[in-house]
Amino acid sequence: MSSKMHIDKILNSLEEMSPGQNEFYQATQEVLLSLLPLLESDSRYEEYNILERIIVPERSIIFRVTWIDDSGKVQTNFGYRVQFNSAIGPYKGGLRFHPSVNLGIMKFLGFEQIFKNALTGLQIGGGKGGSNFDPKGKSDNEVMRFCQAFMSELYKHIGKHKDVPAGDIGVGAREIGYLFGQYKKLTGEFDGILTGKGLNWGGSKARKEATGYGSVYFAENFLNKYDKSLQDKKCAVSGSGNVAIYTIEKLYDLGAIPISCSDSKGTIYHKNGIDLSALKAVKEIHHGSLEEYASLSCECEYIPLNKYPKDGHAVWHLPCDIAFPSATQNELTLSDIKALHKNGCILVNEGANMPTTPDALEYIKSNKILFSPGKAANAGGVATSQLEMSQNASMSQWSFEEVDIQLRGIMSNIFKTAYETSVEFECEGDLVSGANIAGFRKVADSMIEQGAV
Ligand code: NDP
Ligand code: 2IT
Repeated sequence: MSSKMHIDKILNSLEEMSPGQNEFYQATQEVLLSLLPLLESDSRYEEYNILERIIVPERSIIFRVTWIDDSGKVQTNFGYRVQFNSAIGPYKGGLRFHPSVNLGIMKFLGFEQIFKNALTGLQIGGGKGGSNFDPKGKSDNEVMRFCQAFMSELYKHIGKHKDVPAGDIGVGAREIGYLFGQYKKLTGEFDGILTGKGLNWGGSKARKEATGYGSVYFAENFLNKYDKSLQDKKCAVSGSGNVAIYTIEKLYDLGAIPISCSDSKGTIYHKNGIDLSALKAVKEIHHGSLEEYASLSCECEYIPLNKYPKDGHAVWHLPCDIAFPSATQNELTLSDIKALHKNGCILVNEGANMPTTPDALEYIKSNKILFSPGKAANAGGVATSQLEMSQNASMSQWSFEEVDIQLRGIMSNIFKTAYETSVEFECEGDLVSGANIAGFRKVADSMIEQGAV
């Protein structure tokens, strides 16, 4: 059987084995198809059935989370932790609290995390977790009781050398604090079992900034390769959470102009540049919406969802040089990329996980638009989480500058690895193939060396 037929067979069987997991099929399809040149050049991966093994999580834990809301009623949510692959290190990956969370979303994120973590060059395996709990509109006490209930089950499955969760959508400093407090109460151990911790109790400086900063460092490396820079570039950023805020901050540092941000309800267009302190005040302090930002900042335009275009976000329909999708999966569609292309966009740099739809990605390839895949461009967050684990192991805390220098070096190495692998496989500049092949090769070789486990 040819390698292509082998891949197709695996992808078909996946849909039969795990029905209704569209995001997971999308992620596996993209990775497996891009491995074709590697599989054709080295028969070991098929000989050892690596593809069949790597698409199945080592363990998926699903649990009930019951907690008491402010009116005294018992509420029930699903909790998940997918421990996908530990070939190169303990499971590592974030926790997402969002009503859309289900097993398919957890598996897509966990699967992507395997290759992302391998690309960092650090010893971390892939995992992901979360809940369909929606922190929006909940009081602090409700969020605390939910986090305590969630950790009351999760603590049995994690450990500093076993599985180390962190934040993702809906899980920031507040949630990590409540989760850590409950772990400590249940086990009596002050252990580095989570990253993204508070700076007074084991957190790493620059972890909060790391995903956004890393995404911009990655874009800088890519542009420099083609004798371009970020200086004076108009950048459309989506999202207004952790990744978007620190993308905007670093874009200003490097001389670019971030002209937008968005949330699930609308887009802010600020031609002369987003007001970063207003954005931080609205999002990090009040946990408010962008309508509130618009009321503080008179020079900007607020465009509600579905006003323009009729069925989506205005953020990709603004004139810009570079797009930084930093909100969520499948947020940048075929009609969005056509609008970006028409408006002169030269690079799409993924800060979020899998924000570009497959047809938009096809368009990007055929029109030779530069493209940084999320598993490479947003790896700065998890890489800095590993730096936090190192600091915890030696009970030390490095300076902000020290962590930032390491982050910059890691992002530049990830770019180099993905780019050089694309050259090795005769698709120069195709970083989707470069990143997937480089990440896969490291994990797959380790699986072969460790035998059939
Ligand atoms: P946050 O929860 O801090 O922010 C998420 C942002 O995305 C919010 O502005 C939210 O708006 C917006 N958003 C969510 N869903 C939608 C939607 N359907 N349409 C439009 N906007 C939406 O999360 P993060 O910033 O941490 O994560 C953003 C992305 O980056 C995710 O894909 C995550 O997996 C990825 N990522 C995060 C890392 C990290 O370290 N935090 C590391 C690597 C990747 P609203 O508030 O209205 O819901
Ligand atoms: O998607 C991701 O890489 C994250 N949410 C960060 C994971 C981590 O362990 O820091």
